[in-house]
Amino acid sequence: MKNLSTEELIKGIRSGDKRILGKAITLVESKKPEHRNQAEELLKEILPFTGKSVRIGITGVPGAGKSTFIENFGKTAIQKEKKVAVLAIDPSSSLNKGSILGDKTRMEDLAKEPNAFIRPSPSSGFLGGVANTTFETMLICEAAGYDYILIETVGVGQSEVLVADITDVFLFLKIIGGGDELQGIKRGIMEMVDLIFINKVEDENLRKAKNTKTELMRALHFLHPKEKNWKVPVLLGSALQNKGLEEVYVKIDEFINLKINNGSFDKVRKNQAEKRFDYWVQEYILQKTKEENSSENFYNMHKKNASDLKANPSSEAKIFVEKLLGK
Ligand SMILES: Nc1nc2c(ncn2[C@@H]2O[C@H](COP(=O)(O)OP(=O)(O)OP(=O)(O)O)[C@@H](O)[C@H]2O)c(=O)[nH]1
Ligand SMILES: [Mg+2]
Repeated sequence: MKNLSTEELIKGIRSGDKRILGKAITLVESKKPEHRNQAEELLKEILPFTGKSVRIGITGVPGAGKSTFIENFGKTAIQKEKKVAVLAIDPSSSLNKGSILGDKTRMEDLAKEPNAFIRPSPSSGFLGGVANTTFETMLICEAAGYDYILIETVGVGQSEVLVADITDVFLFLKIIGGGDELQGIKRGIMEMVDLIFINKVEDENLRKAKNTKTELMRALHFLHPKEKNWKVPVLLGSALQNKGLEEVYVKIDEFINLKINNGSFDKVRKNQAEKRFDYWVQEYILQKTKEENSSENFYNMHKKNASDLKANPSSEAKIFVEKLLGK
């Protein structure tokens, strides 16, 4: 397919053409200098149509049921006449090679819904699976009118931090048993979550689930609250049997309203935008310096000093940036 003009891309995005939406996302994911100009032009043009969705991050150990949850939660939202975009990490390319359970969950049911859009993010080895352009992808989806953006993380390494940095609600899917280390309940993650859903709670393990809930509530009690006046809810349910998802929907709504009313919604989004700015400053500085092919390419020179192990990478980077900025 030929390359589309920015105008054609915008028209397609706004009119709900999923094929063009996909093309626009591929464009903003590209790091090629020749694509960046058009990507920035596109992002600029769609800005007025962005920012209106509820951005939800979902984490949990491999196999916790994140994809199953997203599929049924997505359907719940669609029943309420909402449009849902899912930015899922492609299991085949993620660090942990999908999960111990394989990648059979492709959200096939949700994918059939006209009001759903599913996009596997290329992990490209970046921090355990989350593409670093997920934020920009989200903006494009917002311009296409999606009300809920659901982002699944692989639940390893730094990917949670990354997703928490671009979302309004951070949801933790937990399963009963398995021990806390296995569950990834590190202090860091617990401090990031806004809502916990204990998944795979079916009749036979209800009692156990309630114990897990008590333990979690106790752990949460000792943490500094992330959001004033918000006690992190611990909900029980079964993503597979579509139980408890309505409650999650209601809680998310409640949480967003609380944040809007106390001003933290805007404040957090502004902080997130600042972080994105810093990210892109680094990205563009690197890109520009790599493009420059003069024999006096200080970037290559200092990088080589570091790779030759003749100097500290940090020192070389500092000298390079000082030269670059002329000070
Ligand atoms: N019994 C039961 N099984 C579930 C439930 N939710 C998910 N599963 C099953 O658990 C397995 C893993 O589900 P996924 O949704 O793929 O889990 P995931 O967290 O997305 O896994 P990764 O993306 O690989 O990390 C699948 O076989 C699901 O059918 C549930 O509520 N109850
Ligand atoms: Mg999954």
